[in-house]
Amino acid sequence: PFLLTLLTNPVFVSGNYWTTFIDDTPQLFQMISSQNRAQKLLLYLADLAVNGSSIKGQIGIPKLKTHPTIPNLHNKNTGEIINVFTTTPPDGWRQVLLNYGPEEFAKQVRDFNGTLIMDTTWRDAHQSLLATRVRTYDLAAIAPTTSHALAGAFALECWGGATFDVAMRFLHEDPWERLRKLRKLVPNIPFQMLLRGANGVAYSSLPDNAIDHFVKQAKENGVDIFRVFDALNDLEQLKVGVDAVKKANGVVEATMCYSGDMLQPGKKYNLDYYLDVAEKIVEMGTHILGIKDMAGTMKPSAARLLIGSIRAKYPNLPIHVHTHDSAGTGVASMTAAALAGADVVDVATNSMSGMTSQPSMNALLASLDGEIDTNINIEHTRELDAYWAEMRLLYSCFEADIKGPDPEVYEHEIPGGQLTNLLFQAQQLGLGEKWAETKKAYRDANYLLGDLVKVTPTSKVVGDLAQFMVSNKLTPDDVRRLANSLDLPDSVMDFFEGLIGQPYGGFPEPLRSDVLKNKRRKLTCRPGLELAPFDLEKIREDLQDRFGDIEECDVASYNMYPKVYEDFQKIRETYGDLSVLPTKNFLSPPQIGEEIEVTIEQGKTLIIKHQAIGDLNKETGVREVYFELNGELRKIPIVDKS
Ligand code: 3PY
Ligand code: ZN
Repeated sequence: PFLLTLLTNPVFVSGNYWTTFIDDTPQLFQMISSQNRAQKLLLYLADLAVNGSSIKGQIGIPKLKTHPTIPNLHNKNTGEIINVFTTTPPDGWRQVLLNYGPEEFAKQVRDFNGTLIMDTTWRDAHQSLLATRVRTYDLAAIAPTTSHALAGAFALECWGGATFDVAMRFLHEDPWERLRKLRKLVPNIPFQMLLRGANGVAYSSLPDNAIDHFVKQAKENGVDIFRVFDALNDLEQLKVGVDAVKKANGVVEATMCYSGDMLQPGKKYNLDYYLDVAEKIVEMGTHILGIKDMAGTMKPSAARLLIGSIRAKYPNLPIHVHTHDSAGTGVASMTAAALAGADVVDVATNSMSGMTSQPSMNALLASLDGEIDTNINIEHTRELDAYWAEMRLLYSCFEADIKGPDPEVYEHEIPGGQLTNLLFQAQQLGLGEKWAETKKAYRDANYLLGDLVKVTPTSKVVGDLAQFMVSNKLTPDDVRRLANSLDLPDSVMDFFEGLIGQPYGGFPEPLRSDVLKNKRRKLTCRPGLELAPFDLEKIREDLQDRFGDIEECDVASYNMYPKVYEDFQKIRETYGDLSVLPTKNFLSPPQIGEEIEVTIEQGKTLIIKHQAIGDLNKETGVREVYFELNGELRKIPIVDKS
């Protein structure tokens, strides 16, 4: 009946409706738009019902059969439940930042008598354990509780790294909307993001103006603190990101990447190396020094030595340490770092911690108990964790089957997130028994490439070469001997060309020359210097023409990942905004009789009931899927792909 009303409306029929009709009949257009949105969501659910989930990397359906429960926080003194939805959260470090600016914020962090924590649950923890698949829906649901429970934390790491492209690519949601939504819900705890220096959140360099533009949007939409790193600790590359954050008036956390166990004799990356990098970073100018141990190879004694030495040299410099618990020593290392003078250390909520993720929050708090103040309400963190225990079940279909710590990480040095990925791939290919071989090949590949600092994107170079060696049964000597005749992975060629930056100690020779001969040039400057600036105005206009309703954030997304952004827009066009679906319904086919409640905007809720799936039409390959939408029957034809 509604469509009939519209189609017989004389203004609409006249064709000359566009401006006056919208102005004169706004209710009708709101109705069209929500009917439209409902129809698109039904299309997604119907396809899920017939063909199952198409989310990449998903195996099976969530183990959590109910919708997650939001746990209660209790007032420590009175025992009463705190209503986190109606009570303003206590002021936190964000108020210090907003009131006094980055310099004073950094100073007060340094002056704090104890060690603060950053919770990585919203970014690195799920990037490392659950293939970065945690959705905005579930982050937003727990955000008010988090703003109370972790009010004393230094920051929540919630954005950047792989979350940016995975959000668009696999979750079909807009990372900027995530940021804005969370920001509104958490006014008191600073937000931190991970920025890959001159690569932004991509895998290779962009023109400098694109990095400036991206960082400006990130700051304006809610990021406070920017952890900036370069995968080769190439300081020229790092500086591009650092300068962009300075221009945007964000908090700069220029970071050095810690690779390998510096205590092993003869290591290329030793104490002198790190002290030298720290000195250059201080010269560059940073509010905070980040130390990023992405593989978790910083043993407690190394943490004591490294952080102790930097602390002694720079008494006023705030130091923030990041690790992964791959070897099982994360709590011990972060305890050592705190005792040696670190101002902030990274942890994740217990149910999302350990192994390739960050060390457990409450284990660290227990380890520091009685010695170092952390500004954290321990009971609240335990209460908060109940939610994440359920999340772990909700996202179980993205878990790699890791059974315990892997102290062999001191040898293979695979970063946390990549370790999970490579194991997952090996398990999926049924090559579980090849796992030991892959780890050994990774180690060999690393040394072939000259012993690199390994983190995105250099970790991908090493991983790609390792897999190439395993599948082609090549030894390091074979690679050296056959260098020019091998069809090496693109990432490896890019590295040798110099597109990822200049490694410390130079490229391995004669391997580099052999590989590149007659194929690629040798770049000696930083790659961004060769790239023409993006014409941001033109990009904006083009996107506007193609997709309508474009914001600066869309321009930034497109600049980072043009193809991923285009695909994301296409999916949006087909299914609408999928971020409104509860995760269980996003990932698992609706059951007959199941009722799904979807709030498409505040005050507008759809009740969708799955009724039936029709027989297969053998001629067209189509099935009709029946739903009741707010009481009205809907029939959606879907091609059965089975
Ligand atoms: C990323 O770049 O995504 C990382 O997490 C590096 O550790
Ligand atoms: Zn990490």
